[in-house]
Amino acid sequence: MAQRFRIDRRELIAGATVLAAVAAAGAGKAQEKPVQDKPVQDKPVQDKPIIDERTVLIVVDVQNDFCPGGSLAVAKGDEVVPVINTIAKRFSHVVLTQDWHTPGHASFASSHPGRKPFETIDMPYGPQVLWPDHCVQGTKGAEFHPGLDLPHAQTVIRKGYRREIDSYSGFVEADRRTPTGLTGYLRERGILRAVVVGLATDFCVNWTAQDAAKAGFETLVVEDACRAIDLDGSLAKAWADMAELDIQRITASDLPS
Ligand code: VGL
Ligand code: ZN
Repeated sequence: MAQRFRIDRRELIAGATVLAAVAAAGAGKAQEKPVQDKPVQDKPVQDKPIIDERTVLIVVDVQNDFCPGGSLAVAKGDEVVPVINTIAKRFSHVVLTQDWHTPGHASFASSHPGRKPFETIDMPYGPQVLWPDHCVQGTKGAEFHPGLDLPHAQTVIRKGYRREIDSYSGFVEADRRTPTGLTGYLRERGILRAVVVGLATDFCVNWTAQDAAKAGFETLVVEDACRAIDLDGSLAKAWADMAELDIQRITASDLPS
């Protein structure tokens, strides 16, 4: 269920109107209009989500290899950069994730003779999409996009650095049991709410947002601050799975200015 952020003031006014009418009727006065039992307007006001001292912005994998010219380029991936720079100014807590693979990583098609990028294979921990080599530790492709302007970011969670295990999520690796430490870091800092942005909507943003929600954080994804890979319907499935977990899908304009 989508969450309402604050009680609609017009509902309170409508409630007060009912009380006034009941009081008038009790005093024996003629009632000219029927008692109003509905809000004045049908459409409720959607107030802005809260960004406060207990809210973190998680910027997922805005790295050169996921942007145009990179080895696993997400279409228009670089377009998230100015959007993220703008909204990040409103957050006092910002963390980044960084895909950080070993050379010869098990998620690379090149590590599996006869396999091609974007095929799926079975790994000991479940199905794994095979990718072009990307975000290899210490390479240009693994660096953050140079336009990212987040001087107040407080930590970088690197992930996918074990050769045999991938990690789309910033919280838990693909074996679904190895934690990255991000849950403990955020809990210890008193964070209750996570706003997730970055690349790619249907993989690392999706898994990070789902794990944030499962860890008990109120979770929002800013759609226009993300871009997707969209492999065989993965984007539609990602939004459906996120909705199941009550993850709120918002746009940058929904955030307070
Ligand atoms: C990602 C595929 C492989 C992502 C990372 O950041 O969405 N996708 N590694
Ligand atoms: Zn990766």
